[in-house]
Amino acid sequence: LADNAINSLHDEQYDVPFNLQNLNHTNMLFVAGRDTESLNGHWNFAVDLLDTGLRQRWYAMKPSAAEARSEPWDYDPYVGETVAVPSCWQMQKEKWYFFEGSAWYTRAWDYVEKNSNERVFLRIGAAQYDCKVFLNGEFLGNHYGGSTPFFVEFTGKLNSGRNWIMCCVNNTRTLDRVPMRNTDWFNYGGIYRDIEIIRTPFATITDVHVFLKPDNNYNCVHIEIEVDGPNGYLDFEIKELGIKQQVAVVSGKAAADILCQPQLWSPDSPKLYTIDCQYLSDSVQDQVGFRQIEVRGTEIFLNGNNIFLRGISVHEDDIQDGKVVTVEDLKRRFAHAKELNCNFMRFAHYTHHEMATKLADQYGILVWAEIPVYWAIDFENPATYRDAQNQLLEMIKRDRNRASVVIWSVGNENADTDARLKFMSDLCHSAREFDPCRLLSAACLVNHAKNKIEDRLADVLDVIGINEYYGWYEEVFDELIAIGENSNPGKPVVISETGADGFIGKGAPSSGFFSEAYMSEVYREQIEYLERLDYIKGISPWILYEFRVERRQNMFQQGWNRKGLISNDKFTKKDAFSLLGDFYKKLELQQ
Ligand code: GCB
Repeated sequence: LADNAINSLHDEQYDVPFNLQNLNHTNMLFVAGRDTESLNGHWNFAVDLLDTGLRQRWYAMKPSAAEARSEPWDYDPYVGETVAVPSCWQMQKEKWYFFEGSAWYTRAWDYVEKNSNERVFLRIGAAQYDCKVFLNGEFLGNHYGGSTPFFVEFTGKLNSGRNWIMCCVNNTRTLDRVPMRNTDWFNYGGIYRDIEIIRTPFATITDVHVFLKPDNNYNCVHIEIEVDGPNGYLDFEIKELGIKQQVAVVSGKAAADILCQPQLWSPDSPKLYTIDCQYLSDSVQDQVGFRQIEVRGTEIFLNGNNIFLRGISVHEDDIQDGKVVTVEDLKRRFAHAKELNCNFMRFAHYTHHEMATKLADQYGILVWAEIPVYWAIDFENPATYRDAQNQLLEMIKRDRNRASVVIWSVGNENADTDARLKFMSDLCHSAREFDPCRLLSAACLVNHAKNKIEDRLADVLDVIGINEYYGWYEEVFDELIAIGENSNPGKPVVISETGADGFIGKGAPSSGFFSEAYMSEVYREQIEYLERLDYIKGISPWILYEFRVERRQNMFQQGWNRKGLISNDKFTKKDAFSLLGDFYKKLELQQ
């Protein structure tokens, strides 16, 4: 009876406030240079479409022998099916391919104290979309947002010896979420990035932000460091620049301007420096490049030099593993971008793996990073804003030491309503407050009635992104010419998408829509025309690789968006690849 009473709880009425969003950007820890203990591996696993686990309180089950159980639970978290972590469950078993709902992950972790002065954190690189974390039966918090890292502090809650960690991950698309319900990429689910334990001393460095002061002098490194600990001093060092400085810590914060002459980071010379920070017994270390990006009129300048962004868009979507990426995957991505003669990549439409921006720093690729404020979002809902803003700030805090990241993008193709304007302007203000040395953009709108780039959000941005599909969704190519001529944006425009589907598999058409030949034709026309518009300062065609998506089901698509310049084997190039590569080579030589 008791069990039935629990089962009958309505919808979200559980006896625990699971909707708590307490795992967010305010409790992030600075991780670079720290030792970590990986919890990757096989976790016990069960899909739970009806959220029975929350109602029956599976998380509170004791790992006792089955015959000693006092209640007939419908799941046993301590035995049974397992799944690899990190992974997307869709890629693990065919029966989970379209599963959308909650899934439970459970594993034991044996804790041995290493230091009486230690704190212990669990870090999850990303779980799609929200993740509730439990330790030994206790609910510790909930994280919203499917692609940014979050932390749960275990200090003071651990048993010496065996502990049980449980995560309930839910990938349901809901109306209050970012993204909302309709997207053009696959709705993967699971803990799909690394999960690890981090130990720190009690007094802990929680954030380090190091950047070249954006004042056109190129001779001042500014540092802002946050700690959770007493007032005092910390030591900041960049050995290679001869910098070693004590900085006062007051009320958890330390800041300083340090005069020096760093060699500037750029795609041609992606120079990185090792920075060290020591606070009491805690220390962290990162690799940081120094550069300045700015906009003047319709131009973009990197370190004072005029630059054109020769880009390509990319999703995080692997044929084998979905959103799980490996260093080899990422290196292949960068190798293909370099082969295209790119100096720029758009990481669409959500925050990509942190290794991707680290590699971009090393490879000298400029990055547009974004959050999934995509198509229709409930711009009026404060919960939606909270989710979007938190994803933005988690992304910024994770990656603001990456010189490669030059643009934060706050949205993609959203209708120009008052609510959207307020929502996205507020996001821009937050981003600027957290990071003074990057440009803000979004994929904005064209007014089709006037055939003109016109979007009220443009006033708030530094760079106007435009997705245009003339030759594909908009069949009349000449309209692009009209738009080009009618527009006078007064700011740099980046064509953040353009392209066409080209299917090259069995049964591929030889001409017309979905043929490789037609795709090439679209690229030829786009290249020829866009080059003439002097306010266009970058292009990132859609897209490097074909990617999986539920909504594309015609005979050529079969569950894939076919606009990739390379097919979904990540290897076979379509003809448009070399067209774009040749165009970029020409631009590179002109620059
Ligand atoms: C767009 C979207 C992108 C889609 C693309 C397409 O405008 O921003 O997410 O995948 O078009 O292929 O239709």
